[in-house]
Amino acid sequence: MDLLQASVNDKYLALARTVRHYLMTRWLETERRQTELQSKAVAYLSAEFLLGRQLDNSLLATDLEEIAAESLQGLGIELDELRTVEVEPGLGNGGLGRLAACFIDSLATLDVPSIGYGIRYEYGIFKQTFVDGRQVEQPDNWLELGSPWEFPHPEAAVTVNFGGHTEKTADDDGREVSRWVPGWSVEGVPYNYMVPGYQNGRVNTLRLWSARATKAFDLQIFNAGDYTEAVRAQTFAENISKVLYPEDSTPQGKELRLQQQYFFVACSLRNFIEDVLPAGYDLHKLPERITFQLNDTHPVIAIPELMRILIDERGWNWDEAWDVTNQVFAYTCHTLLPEALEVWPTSLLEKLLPRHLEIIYRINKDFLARVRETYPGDEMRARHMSIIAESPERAVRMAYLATVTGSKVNGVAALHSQLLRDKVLKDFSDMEPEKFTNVTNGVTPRRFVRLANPGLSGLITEAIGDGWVTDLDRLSELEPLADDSGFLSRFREVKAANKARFADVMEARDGIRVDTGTMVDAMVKRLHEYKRQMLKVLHIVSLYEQVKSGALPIEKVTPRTFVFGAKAAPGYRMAKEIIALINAVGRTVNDDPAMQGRLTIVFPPNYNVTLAEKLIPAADLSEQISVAGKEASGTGNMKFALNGALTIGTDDGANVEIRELVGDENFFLFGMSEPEVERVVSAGYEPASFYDKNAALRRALDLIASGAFSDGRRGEFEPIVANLLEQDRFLVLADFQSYMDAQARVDTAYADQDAWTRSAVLNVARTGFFSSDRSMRDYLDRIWHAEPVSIDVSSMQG
Ligand code: 26W
Repeated sequence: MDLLQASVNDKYLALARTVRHYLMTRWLETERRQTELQSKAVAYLSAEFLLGRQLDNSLLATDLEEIAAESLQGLGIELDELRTVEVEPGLGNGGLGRLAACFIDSLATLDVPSIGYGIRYEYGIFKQTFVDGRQVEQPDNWLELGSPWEFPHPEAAVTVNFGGHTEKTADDDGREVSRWVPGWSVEGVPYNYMVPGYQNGRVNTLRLWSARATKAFDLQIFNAGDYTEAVRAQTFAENISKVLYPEDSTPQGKELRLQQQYFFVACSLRNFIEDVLPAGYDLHKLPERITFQLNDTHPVIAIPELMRILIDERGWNWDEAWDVTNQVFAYTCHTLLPEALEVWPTSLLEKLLPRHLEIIYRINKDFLARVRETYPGDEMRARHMSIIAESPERAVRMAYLATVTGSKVNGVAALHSQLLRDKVLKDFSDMEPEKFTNVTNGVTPRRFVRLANPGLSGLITEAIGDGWVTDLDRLSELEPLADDSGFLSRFREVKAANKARFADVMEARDGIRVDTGTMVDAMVKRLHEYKRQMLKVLHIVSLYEQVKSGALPIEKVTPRTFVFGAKAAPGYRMAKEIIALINAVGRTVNDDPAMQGRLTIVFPPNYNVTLAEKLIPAADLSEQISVAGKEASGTGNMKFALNGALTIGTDDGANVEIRELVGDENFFLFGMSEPEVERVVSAGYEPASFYDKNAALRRALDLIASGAFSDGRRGEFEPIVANLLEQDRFLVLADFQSYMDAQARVDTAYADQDAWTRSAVLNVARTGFFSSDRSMRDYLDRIWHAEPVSIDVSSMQG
């Protein structure tokens, strides 16, 4: 095809293939070296990898950006035009999925032998559109035009069994053994993705599994004329990796979800044991060779799967198998919401994975024996700690199975890990305290600073060199420049340019006009009541109400653009109501001439990684306002601070560590601490009392209930207001005044741009700790005990 006929996507594919070709030799060399050395590695098992676009990251990792731009220029092609056609693989919901993507980037950059294992969903996270301000989900057919970054390996397909029953037989030395007689099976086809380290020649692998029928097509049935029946097996099998479950907190307990979890776990263990390890490898040495990191409870079925392989297939006895299984798994918990901890009914496991259920029962029996030994006579404790919950229905508590079996259990921020020890998993921590540790989350500086914010990157590199890209603690060398007025004004120019770029994107993407002369106040994360988007709405509505009632002269209002980005799980009704309210308030406030454009609400649909990369560098204020004790960590908070936004937040998750590092004077803290929340809740929380005693709050809630944002239709948002007045499970009303006071402090601070910018520079200088490279080093020291292995690129051409 000659260039003239080529579409932009053709040109993009050509460039992508050129870059991947360059990486191919490094990929093969990494593989060769790993096979040669057989050194300890890390396998990251995750049901989600929110990768984002790949082209720019690959150009950065190979340092080919400039050459590519020039050679394309020579052909009259703009690199920028090509990068915009890339479809981002949305194979994740939010924090957990994006963290996995940051982690594998850091593992490659730190030269750690590692492999990511997950699912190649044909449809990723849904595309969000707004119809009359309400969320409407569209399927995410991201593979429509194919993906140049994936390499299918049907020759390495794995058969995965399901269903059937188990039968007791005797093995040749007469010992009673259980044998699984599966009912049906599918095939898992691996698709490999390159995970390039930053300019170090290493290219690790992300292996995502896609399901297909063992027998794609039944010709006899077809010839008998029953065409649908002939392909039924195929469609049935493909369903397993068809679509990502869009829930990010409340499991729906769907059978297909468990099928997905077992499917990718069984493929991954089989692949590692039979294809990655050398033939005849003695699995008793597995702990020296690998740690399987379990990214939340979603891959925990891997535990009975490994036991099954070692006992049923390798003929080991229980203790042999348990000894190895105990050492090779480690579990990371990412939540504090009790409802987010997955439990699988034993009835479903009996049907789908009967042999695994037997093994889980045995693990639990041995564990409860240890509990009774340690706490003789304390049956209540044994019942509490049992992996098997008896009510409301008999079910397996996956978090307990992971905690009992894993060598290590970690939370994702200091406060979160402490709450796991003190509350969520207290009994287990009391019994095995040495098993519990913390690794505070991090984000990759390559994507979220170097690529997303070239202006700031240039400024930093000019000041301290470019070592910070792989050693983010070096940002601390910027500290003295916080008092350098020249640097401050350059810093402000960069922020202003990022705002202009964001405004252009908003115009082009959604036809939304952003006034770059305003403070950009951003709240972007999944829509969930514990994250308290409603607190942000009450701030805006209260300001609006005060202006409309004349209590607040419009000229006293700091011009702000409130940027929201948030998807709601399709089944989460209250979350969808809140999205509708935000858009309704936006429509009313934005079009109200009385506001003279001083307050604007911008809510671009379909918030994703690509939009985050454009918004975060443009933000002045980062909203991290969850109720203390509910946000495990947060990672958006880190990205905003590293890009020079100031944080208004509660002492929750990693906000605590951000505030400790940047200093109280560079952080707008508000609200109750976790112990205070605990006290208020246990004392019996009366949300309506705050409505009664706080006039501004009452007027804001009344305005919402009045229909002012719904063309006078009173009932429109009644459910939201009623829920806040009656339950308010996440204490929005209780923290309202403290939040309003903090926002007033923000207005005052923003009026002094020099002081604000100084504070912003200090935020950048003091948050190098939040690099996912540092997180990986912590995992290596505390959990994985694997060593980096460098790839010598000198021998490689090009
Ligand atoms: C089964 C439904 C489901 C799906 C996903 C339940 C829970 C999840 C995830 C654990 C939710 C999640 O993304 N948690 C977020 O993980 C981030 C990375 O550690 C943290 O920074 C966030 O605080 C946490 O909410």
